[in-house]
Amino acid sequence: MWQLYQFPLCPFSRKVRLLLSEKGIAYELWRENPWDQRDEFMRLNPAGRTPALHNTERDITLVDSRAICEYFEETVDKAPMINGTAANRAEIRRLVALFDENFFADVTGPLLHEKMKKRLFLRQPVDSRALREAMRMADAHLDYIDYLIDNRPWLAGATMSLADLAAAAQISVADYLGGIDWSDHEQARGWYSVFKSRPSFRPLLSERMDVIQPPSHYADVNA
Ligand SMILES: N[C@@H](CCC(=O)N[C@@H](CS)C(=O)NCC(=O)O)C(=O)O
Repeated sequence: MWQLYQFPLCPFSRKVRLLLSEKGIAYELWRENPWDQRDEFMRLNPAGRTPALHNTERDITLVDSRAICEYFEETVDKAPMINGTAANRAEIRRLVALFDENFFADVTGPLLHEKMKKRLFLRQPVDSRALREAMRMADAHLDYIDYLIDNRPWLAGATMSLADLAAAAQISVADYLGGIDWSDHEQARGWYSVFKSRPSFRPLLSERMDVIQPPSHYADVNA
């Protein structure tokens, strides 16, 4: 059995959970707070980051969400998430990088720093200017999703792909932290609400981080 070391608001762990669930791969959740730098976890992943995935029986450890997703894409045929022509696959990877890197740097990372890390670990006051800037950037990213969904049914093309999982994972964490204003983003909201009702997404939406509660619309599939 695979053991996924993660915490509920880690967007990279969420992407891996969505992929494992879509592909029908069983796993156990192991709660890991990477900032604690626990010895046992550091031995498993010297980079000290979540997600890390470990299979005791097979003695395999996988780290880094993209490496993990590619591993299962290469080894499990069900629900292909990086498929189509070489150009289609390049487009999927471009968008995965956009959400993993840019969306995280612009939106999810700053929100996690201000609203989770400062509150739970650093005990520092929130910087409201940084929060406003993260929300402004979220708006710009949602504009781009609106544009993509105006032109294609899913973010990277005709079928659901890893690009959709990467985007939905980041957006769900930003939404939990109150960083998303859905008004004026009908296309993005429609695309995201389809995700919210998928069986792979429901367990993520029902989890809560101690102390930090999401806004009321967060788990509402009709919102
Ligand atoms: N590129 C990595 C990023 C992983 C990452 O940044 N994880 C965060 C939590 S969401 C973390 O462990 N941060 C702790 C640290 O960087 O010390 C991936 O895709 O897995």
